[in-house]
Amino acid sequence: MNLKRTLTATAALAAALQMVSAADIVGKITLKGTPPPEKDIQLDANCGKLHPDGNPKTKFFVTDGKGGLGDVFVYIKDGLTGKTFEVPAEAKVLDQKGCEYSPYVSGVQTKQKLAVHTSDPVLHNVHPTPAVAGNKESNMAQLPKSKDLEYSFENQEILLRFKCDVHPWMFAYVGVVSSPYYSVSEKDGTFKIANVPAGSYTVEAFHRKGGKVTQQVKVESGNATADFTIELKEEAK
Ligand SMILES: [Cu+2]
Repeated sequence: MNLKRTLTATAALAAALQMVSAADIVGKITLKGTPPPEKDIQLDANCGKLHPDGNPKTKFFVTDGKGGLGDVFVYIKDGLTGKTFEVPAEAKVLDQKGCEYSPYVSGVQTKQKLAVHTSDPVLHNVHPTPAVAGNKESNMAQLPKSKDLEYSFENQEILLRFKCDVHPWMFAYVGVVSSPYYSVSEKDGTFKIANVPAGSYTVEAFHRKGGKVTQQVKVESGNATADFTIELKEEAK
């Protein structure tokens, strides 16, 4: 028997079995309504030097101009009770570049390492400001070229804010989730929560300014689709 062919067949079978027991939840977030114009960020002199082409703008509504809404945190909110998940060994990275946090919205699993890096030639002061009990607030200066500051959070928190005490415009929002089943939408609104086991779930799409929407999603074999619409309310404008 041809060994290579046997291995290929085995791999295909394994992939097929995987398909039956887990699938992706894919979808698109649509923004209904016109978001307010973004504002110019007023940088200080040192940070201004890092933006020779002009000051960056706020990123309250990241859109593709065709209805797609980015930076929406999407995660399985209910349906995983009683399950525990291995904590990924690799750290998620939050960078400080041009006196902005990057990414602006991201996710990490509870107890997983979050490494805050600096790419900047200026001093930052990293200050997570959790609102959920058990998640630790701290406040650490970070000099240029110094090593990453490492964080981990015990409890789920949507979304946990990081700020910089030197630069009052610097914020990042991190979704801390007790499972690996989360995603952040791209600029065109699309997202994918990968490899979700079969089951019935409540999936929530959370946008910091636009609010949250939930829906029931059933995952069987093949991908499940979950599209969301976030409607702008007056107070968001
Ligand atoms: Cu800073």
